[in-house]
Amino acid sequence: MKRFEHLDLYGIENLLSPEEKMIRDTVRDFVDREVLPVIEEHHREGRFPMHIVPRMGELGLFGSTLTGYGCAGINSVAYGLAMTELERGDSGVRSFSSVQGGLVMYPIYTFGTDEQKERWLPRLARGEAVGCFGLTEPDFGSNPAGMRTRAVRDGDSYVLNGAKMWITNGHIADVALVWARTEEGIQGFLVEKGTPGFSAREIKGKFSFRASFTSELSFEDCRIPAANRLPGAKGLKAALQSLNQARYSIAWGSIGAALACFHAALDYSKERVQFDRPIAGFQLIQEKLVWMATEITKAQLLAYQLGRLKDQGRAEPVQISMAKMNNVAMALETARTAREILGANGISDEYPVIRHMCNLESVKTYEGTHQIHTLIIGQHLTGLSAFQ
Ligand code: TGC
Ligand code: FAD
Repeated sequence: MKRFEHLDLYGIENLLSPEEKMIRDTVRDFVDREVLPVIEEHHREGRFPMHIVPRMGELGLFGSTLTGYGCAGINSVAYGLAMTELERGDSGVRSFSSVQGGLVMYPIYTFGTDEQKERWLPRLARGEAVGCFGLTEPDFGSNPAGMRTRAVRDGDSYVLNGAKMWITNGHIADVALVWARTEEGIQGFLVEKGTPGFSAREIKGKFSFRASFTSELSFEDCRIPAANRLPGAKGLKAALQSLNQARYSIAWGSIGAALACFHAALDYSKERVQFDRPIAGFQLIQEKLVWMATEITKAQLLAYQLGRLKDQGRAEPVQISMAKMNNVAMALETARTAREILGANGISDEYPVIRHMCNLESVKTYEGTHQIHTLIIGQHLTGLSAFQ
């Protein structure tokens, strides 16, 4: 099979170390061989290809930048490149990795006890256990500070009541990291599958993220051991710190979805003949292709520099917000433009474009909507918060 080669107009390839390229190429082959052949079928049927999870674990795609506990310990640029490849396959595949690694393993690693780390991190790293991250509620999405889910201390336990909404992998997860209000502020709790009072229901009827599981979580007098609280996670800040990790992966991942759409449109335009010539020869088509290639290149450079900053411990939340905001908006516009170039074929799952386009509508909304990231950057520039 011929390996997919990306658009690389600015020679980013030359900025990568041999190890970064090797990791990228390994994930690229995995996507070509094991994701692309099955993804449309799973998308149609509305389910995640669970059989790839152990293989993702073997490839170190869960908690990749963490060290110990069976994690790969790779740098942030290599991780970002891997996320680009996964999302070239499908946003749902990249999401599985971002949630498991950035939103479940990272907070356990950063805020958890040694017992919590030993219990969960090796299994999550291998893909033998699945985790989910419950922050959003039916009435509190962009403003999680208003959450109503409550955890009340009762002896050696906490008793949870409330609901979480739109939770990736919620009903298949072995462990849910649930954020709840307590007397000492918002804190994170590990709720294990099967705990009495905890139930999870799949959200059906989605037109986006069809090859991904999304769920609603419910807690009714759900009693968990006090030892399941993440002791280092104090306040909403800990949840937002975890979101930085997943937002970072989206900044890279969205480039993969854009590349898939760009290359589909480029190939199609060279083959599709109208008015006796390939449509790629028309100026209006070329303008679209040039716009896509330019925006993808800018996004690649933004992600690359963000990755290098992250590896130096210098990536600021505002930089992550800018990369998430810009790169996802770019990817969605690229997908819509590619869809147009494909004409009627653009709405068929014979091509990956409409699937990516529908997925990217969610990516623009989750992990902080485009508008919320705009306001985070606006606050940084002006010193004035538009939230209050
Ligand atoms: P605010 O007062 O601004 O902040 C509270 C404290 O947190 C600190 N902080 C951060 N720390 C680290 N990283 C960040 N990104 C941070 N952002 C804020 C802040 O400095 C403060 O610290 P301190 O020491 O002063 O207490 O909080 P706020 O309530 O005003 O909220 C600000 C806002 C709106 C930006 C925040 O609530 C927000 O980001 N909202 C968006 C919510 C969101 O992103 N939800 C995502 C849910 S998870 C998800 O979507 C997973 S998708 C799954 C998949 O990938 O499949
Ligand atoms: P709202 O917050 O109600 O926003 C509605 C609209 O109002 C948006 O356009 C928004 O930008 C705008 N808006 C809100 N406030 C302002 C403002 N101050 N100024 C200007 N405009 C504003 N959450 C989790 O916790 N865990 C998960 O695993 C998870 N997975 C998800 C998977 C999918 C497929 C999807 C679609 C969502 C997922 N989410 C998850 C939820 C996601 O984080 C929220 O949908 C997101 O934070 C936005 O919240 P909301 O949908 O309630 O929109």
